[in-house]
Parts: sequence; structure tokens; C-alpha cells
Amino acid sequence: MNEKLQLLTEKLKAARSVAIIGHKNPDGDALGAALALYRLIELNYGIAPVCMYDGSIPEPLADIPLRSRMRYFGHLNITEPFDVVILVDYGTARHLEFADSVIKNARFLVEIDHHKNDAPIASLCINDDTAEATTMIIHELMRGLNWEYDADVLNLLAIGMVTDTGTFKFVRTGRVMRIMGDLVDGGVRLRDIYDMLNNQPKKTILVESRAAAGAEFFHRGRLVVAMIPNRDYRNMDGRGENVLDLLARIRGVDYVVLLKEQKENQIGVSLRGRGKPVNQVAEALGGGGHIYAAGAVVRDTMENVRDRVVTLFRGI
Ligand SMILES: [Mn+2]
Repeated sequence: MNEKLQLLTEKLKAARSVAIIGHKNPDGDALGAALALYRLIELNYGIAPVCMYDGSIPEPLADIPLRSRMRYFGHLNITEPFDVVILVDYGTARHLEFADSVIKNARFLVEIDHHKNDAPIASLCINDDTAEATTMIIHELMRGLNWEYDADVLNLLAIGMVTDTGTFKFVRTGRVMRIMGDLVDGGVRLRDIYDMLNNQPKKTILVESRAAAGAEFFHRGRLVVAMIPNRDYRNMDGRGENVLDLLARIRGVDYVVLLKEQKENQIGVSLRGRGKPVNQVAEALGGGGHIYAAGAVVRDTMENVRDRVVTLFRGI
């Protein structure tokens, strides 16, 4: 690891231009990692990286610190290759296609990620798939290299960890909590972060409530399926986490499925298991994910996908 940190430091010291890119439709961890790294590089190497994204930023993250430094790729006019390009929290190269040209032309390519990745693309990979969030790796870099930081950095790191662990529900070891302890000691107020994340547009909450109210129960109430038709999907922000969370609170429910009609004959499927695996069902639908939280995109009608899901859970 030390050699890697040394190489990173050397490259940043010599760099005259730096770009930071996270996955398309960035979430709290991708934004937190990109913007914290932005500020750390600015503070410690005197150079302001260009952070770029594609797709949309979820509404609750619209007021994330340094949000204005995150630039929409389509609005950038990039003419010169960057000396250093850092990919954060990207998962697979597919999620970075929008920035292909920047990545291909990079003089030096770094990646910092916590996703399992069998095909890393950078020459310097600071990857750790045992970390629950990319922001944890950034924190360890910051401490390991004795970087200077400020309040924005600490808050951005905390936002990434809070969101990627489902508010610590998916924590596997004490490592996240130790880092969180360090951040709280540094002045991070979790209350403020929760307040920020709980700020959602009215139309989103109304759409999500409607979906929950119309949910159907199968297999003796152990499976619940909610659907969001396209006219509502367009008013939704994010992935419909509230629907999944609300339905998962019902006693006796083991599996929650949310079907979102992204467009005609294209259904986004989100699967949650309360201590029960759902990844195999996701795989059967052509998707994947984690054991208890997985998903797929299926090209079919809402009714057909619902029927397939119900059948796939038949043996439960
Ligand atoms: Mn992440």
C-alpha cells in the first residue's frame, strides 16, 4: 500500500490538471468521495480538480457541500488531456462510458473503489472491496498521507458512509464505526446529515406512498410487491428506497420487491430481503447485487415482470 500512496503523491505533486469522475447517476458515496477528494487535492496540492458527472444527482444531495464543483459532463468543454484522472466508486467501466474520451486520454489513470471489480482499468488501483464505502478509502488515504482537511471534507466523507451503509444497517465490521467516530470527533453532526438526507420533494414522497398503499401480498404475506407506473416514475427521485423501507417494516414480510416502469416495456426491479437472500432472484432476472439488496432491469411489461417475480419466489 505504501508504494501506491507514494506513487499517488508523486503524480499529484507533478500534476497541472486533475479530473475526478464517479459513476453515472452518482449517489452519496460517489459524490462524497469525488468532492472530498477534490477538496483534499486542492488543500494539499494547490490544484483544483475538475469533478464531472453524468445523469442526475438525487434531490436530497442537491445541497451537499461543494455541490457546485460537481460539473455536468455535457456542459464541459474539454480540449486538453488531464495529467491525472481519478475514478472513484465506479463499479464497472460501463458506468463511466460518458467520460470515455477523458479516461482514454488521461496521462495517468488512478482508481479508488470499493466495488468488486475483476477488470480494473487504471494503472494505479487503490481498491478495497472489504470497505463498505469508497469514502472510507478516501478517509484512510487522508490519514495515511497526513493530508490537511476541513469541515467540508469530513462531512462529505460522512455522507458517503451514511448513505452506502443504509445508515449503518449494512455495516459488516467495526471499521466504518471507527472512521465515523473520527469524523464525529472532528465536528461532523450526524443529525445535520440525516436532516439533509430526509429532504425530499413532495411529489416523490406522494408517489412512494401511493406505491406502498397499492402493494400486493403473495405467498402467505411473506412477499410484497409494489409497482410504480411510468407516469409516477417520472415524478420520482432516487430508487424508491422509502417504499422498500416502509413495506419491510410489515410484520411477517421477508421479501420486498419494487417494480418501476422506467419506460414502456422496461421495468427496474429492486429486491430486498429481511435477512433472506434475494441475489439469486435478481440473477434469474438478468441482474445482480448484494445478498439482501439486489436488482435487475427487465424488458417486459409490468404485469409480466410481476408474475415472473411471484413465480420465482414460489418456493419460499
Ligand atoms: Mn459506493
